[in-house]
Amino acid sequence: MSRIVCVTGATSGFGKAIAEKFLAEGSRVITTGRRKDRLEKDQKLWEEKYGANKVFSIVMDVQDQQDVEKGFSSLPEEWQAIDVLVNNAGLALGRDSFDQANLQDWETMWQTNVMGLVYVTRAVLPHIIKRKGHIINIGSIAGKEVYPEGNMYCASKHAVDALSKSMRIDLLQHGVKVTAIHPGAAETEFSLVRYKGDASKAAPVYAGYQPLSAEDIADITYFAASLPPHVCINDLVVTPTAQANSVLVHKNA
Ligand code: NDP
Ligand code: 8X3
Repeated sequence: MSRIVCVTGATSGFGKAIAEKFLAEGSRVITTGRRKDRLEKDQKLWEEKYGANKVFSIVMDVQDQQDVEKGFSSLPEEWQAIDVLVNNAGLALGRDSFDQANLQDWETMWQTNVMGLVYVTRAVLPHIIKRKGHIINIGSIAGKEVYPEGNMYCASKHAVDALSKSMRIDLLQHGVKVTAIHPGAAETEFSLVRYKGDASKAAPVYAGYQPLSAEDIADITYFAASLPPHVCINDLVVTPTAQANSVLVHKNA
């Protein structure tokens, strides 16, 4: 299907897999992230694989509203008819008790996961409204159930859940679809980022069971974006089969 799809946080994990899935299915994709080298490398690779002018990449930090506005205002005319926005950029930093967690980490999570999503959505919304398009927010199972030492990450993803419901109500008049996808444990760079590069803490998160992959989330995102115009998946929680909720994972079965 030939559409223009904008994916935030496309330099890694879900975002990268989602961008490639839409490209493979015939879309043109706007990729964003802070790491210019990765955006450029993938753009080159994907244009060789899927054709010239299929990718437009924008380096931006979603925490910075001016950066976001500047990034989207640089879009050439032929890239402005955005049909699908996938708000995926996000992170967890630390896993610490409420009384000990680093406040700077909390500010970064809130500013990225909540305000970043808002800045991007507001910047892209005029295009989405014109197209009667689709906004897909990547939440988390952490936005459905709070877990120990999840504090601000869980709060930020609960906010994504609430904002998704709010967008669905307020954008109803414009015929815009809003879907929230809430994954459980998926093996990406997520835990390496959360534990600040400490692989000895990140690897055990995914040991002893089969976690979700980035490609699983890409397939689900593509499915949600490919239903007939009158059908909208509002809210979708997906976990590995070995995970029952945000605290219970059956390991070494
Ligand atoms: P990754 O760490 O692999 O990817 C995160 C992406 O977000 C990167 O492309 C990164 O790009 C981007 N990003 C982070 N901060 C910023 C920023 N300030 N500005 C712009 N881009 C940013 O993790 P995942 O793919 O796993 O995570 C993607 C989303 O899925 C996140 O919202 C996460 O909370 C959510 N999620 C993850 C789960 C998991 O278990 N993996 C489960 C449930 C939800 P760059 O660093 O280049 O800026
Ligand atoms: C990522 C999944 O369970 O680490 O959102 O919060 S979890």
